[in-house]
Amino acid sequence: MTEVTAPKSSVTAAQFADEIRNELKYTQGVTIEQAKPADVYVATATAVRKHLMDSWMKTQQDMVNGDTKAVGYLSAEFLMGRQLRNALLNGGLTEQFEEAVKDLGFDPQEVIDAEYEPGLGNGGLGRLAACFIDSLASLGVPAFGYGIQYRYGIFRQEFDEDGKQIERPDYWLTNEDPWGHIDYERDQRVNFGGEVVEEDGKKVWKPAWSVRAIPVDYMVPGYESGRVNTLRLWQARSYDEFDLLTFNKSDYLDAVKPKVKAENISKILYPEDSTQEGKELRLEQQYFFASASLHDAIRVFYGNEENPDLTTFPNKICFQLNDTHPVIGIPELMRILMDEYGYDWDTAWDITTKTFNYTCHTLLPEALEVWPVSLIAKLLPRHMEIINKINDQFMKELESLTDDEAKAERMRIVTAGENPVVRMAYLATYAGSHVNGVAELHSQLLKDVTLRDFSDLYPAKFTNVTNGVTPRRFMKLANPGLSDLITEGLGTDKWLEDLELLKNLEPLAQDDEFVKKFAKVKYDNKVRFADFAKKEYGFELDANTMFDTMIKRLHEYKRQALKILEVIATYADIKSGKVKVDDLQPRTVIFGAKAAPGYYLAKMTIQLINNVAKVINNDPDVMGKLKVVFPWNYNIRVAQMLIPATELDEQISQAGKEASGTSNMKFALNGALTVGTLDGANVEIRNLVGAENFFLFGMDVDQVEKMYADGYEPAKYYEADPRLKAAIDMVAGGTFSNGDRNAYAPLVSDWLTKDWFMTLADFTAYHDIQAEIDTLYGDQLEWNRKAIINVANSGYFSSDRSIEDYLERVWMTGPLK
Ligand code: GPU
Repeated sequence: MTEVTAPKSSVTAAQFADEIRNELKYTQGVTIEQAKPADVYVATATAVRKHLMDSWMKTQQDMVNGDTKAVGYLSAEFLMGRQLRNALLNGGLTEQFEEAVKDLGFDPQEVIDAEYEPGLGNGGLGRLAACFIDSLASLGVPAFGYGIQYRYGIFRQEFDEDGKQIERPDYWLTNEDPWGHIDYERDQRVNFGGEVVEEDGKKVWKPAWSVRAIPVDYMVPGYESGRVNTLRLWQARSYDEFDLLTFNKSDYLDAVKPKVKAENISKILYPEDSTQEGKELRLEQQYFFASASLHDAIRVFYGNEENPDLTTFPNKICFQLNDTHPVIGIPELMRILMDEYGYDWDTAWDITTKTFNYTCHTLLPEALEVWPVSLIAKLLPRHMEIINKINDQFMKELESLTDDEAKAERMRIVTAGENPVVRMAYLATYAGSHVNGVAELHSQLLKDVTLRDFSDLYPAKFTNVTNGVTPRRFMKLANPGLSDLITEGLGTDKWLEDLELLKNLEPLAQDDEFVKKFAKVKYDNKVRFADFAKKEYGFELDANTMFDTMIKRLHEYKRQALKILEVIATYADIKSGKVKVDDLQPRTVIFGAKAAPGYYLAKMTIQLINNVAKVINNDPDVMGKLKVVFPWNYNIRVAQMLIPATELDEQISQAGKEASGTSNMKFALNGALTVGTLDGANVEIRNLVGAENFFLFGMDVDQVEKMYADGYEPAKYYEADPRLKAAIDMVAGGTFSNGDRNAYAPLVSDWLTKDWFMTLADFTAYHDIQAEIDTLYGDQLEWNRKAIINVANSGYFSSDRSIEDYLERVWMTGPLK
């Protein structure tokens, strides 16, 4: 094998300019005079792909010919963000690009901005998948990302004049997608419906309809590794372009129905996050990509061998199930092995259990997917038989493992009774080799609560892998100012591959000169975001105020309500004269959040925040010292601008509800201080950066549990804290709805009578910590010292470290030799 070297490209800017010119002419057919920035973007992307091509092909060859087990990351979501800058960085072409494009007469940023962000994910889970495939490639581990190329990604969010969220379709493929390569020759047939019959004592599935799965391949270049992996996203197409039979019998519209039905499968990303929709189309999507991906992996490793020895399959590749969305892949692999390759049940089971591992991303019971047996039986009759048999085998196994019948009954994969369902998390836990949570606290709670029965009987399956984020995108690309300063401080840029090196920055927190440089970088990032926000949203932001940010999906458990109630209470203090506006540190409170289209209270919270912003921002009594802004359509691009500009990061979920969080890691690495509860990865961040450099408040998991047990009465807290009362009264009294007292009645009533996530109970503690934050912010040198200490101690949160943990604890493999 030849040496694999890092692709620090030796191409010159002039050569790169020629390559771009060539693509413009020979691929796109436009002259340089005719070219628009979008043309140059496509040409550049095409040129970069060619630079990566040799490494891509070699990585695939080494993977197939070598004996290093590969990883298949099965995920319904990959929230990649824009690709060009990342590909340039990893291709070693950034500087050449800047110069070449300028020489061609274009503004590099305009070329970058011509790329439409692919929003093929909802939030943290999808972005984690994107960080993980970046790290896999950067570590040189052979891997595939497998998912769906949705035609419509997460909706584009707008606000109407009442501040309500409007969802618009995200047709991200309106322009050319130069990154995705459609490979018609590597398609797969995916079958649905029909029935199972017995032929010669064998079960034979006679499907009713099928869909053609066509792979669209994206290169995943590693940073400085010389490796390029593949993200393979499936597109659904119809086999019958046009059903002639129907056409002859009836009419034109009916004749295209099968085509429409087939292509619907990859049409749209479900905008649900941490809740499950339970729709038939979603199960179709899940099976569609799981089935196509498993068949694809067999094709990759065994070619078209007539009788491949699939007992070696678990040595070739292991699959990570990113939450329960691909879990239908478990009975599918059983079916493939038995029905397509003739293995007996026990052999198939042995192969299958060695192949799959499962990551759980939630603690919310409503997020644990279940599918009605009736639905699976209709859509995938053979799979339902297999799942039933897995359940029978499991119940037998339990008989020998425990005498506790109630416990065995609780653990059923297929529930008993009238409307039985399949619990996908249980299926994955039983059939997978390993189960992991995504932060230490989360993994502990999985063992103690959510999957307790399973961890009692199968303790060895359970492990933790704390999430991470890629420093390439979220530091180097998002925050070039800080990246340069870190490189200067450390005297090397090796930290981008070994993030624990950041630790060596810690002494510099005591060096006033360095602290001032750090403060300057933060200030410049704030100005950069203010300029962006002015252009993009028309907001006027003052970079001399504290940037206090809360970005994440809008969910009751995440408690955006807590933040906005504290803002309202402060506003009420100012209005009533209890607090002089000059006694507060000036703040800009920034929200970014999408709500699931059907999530009523979440959407109402968005509306409330927008209208609080309208009132406060226009009130002369506040004099711009407290400002609330809500940039709509929060996405990866906005995150990359906003995180480096943020000074205070809000991670204020109810303890025991946020599995991990990943923006918390991005913020700490970019020098924001966190205000947060003891939840998810906050716990680990606080342990690493030190309690004195983290603003902790609120109840912990045990206190929350006790409060549920004792009976929680939110109204008591409303009565007990006059600031809280004033804030809720303002909302109820119509201050933010032009006097309409009904506008937010459902929200107010929920707070006072239910408040499931105990926002009111944590309110006073939240205010107290905000007062401390205000004081510390007055001492800028101290504040920035703490921010630097946060950066220095957050190297653990590189997704490279997460992947190394997976390699060691779950996948038992490593880099290509
Ligand atoms: N998460 Br379940 C999602 O983004 N979507 C989901 O459907 C589910 C979980 C998030 C968790 O809420 C977050 O805490 C975690 O950091 C992230 O997954 C990645 O593990």
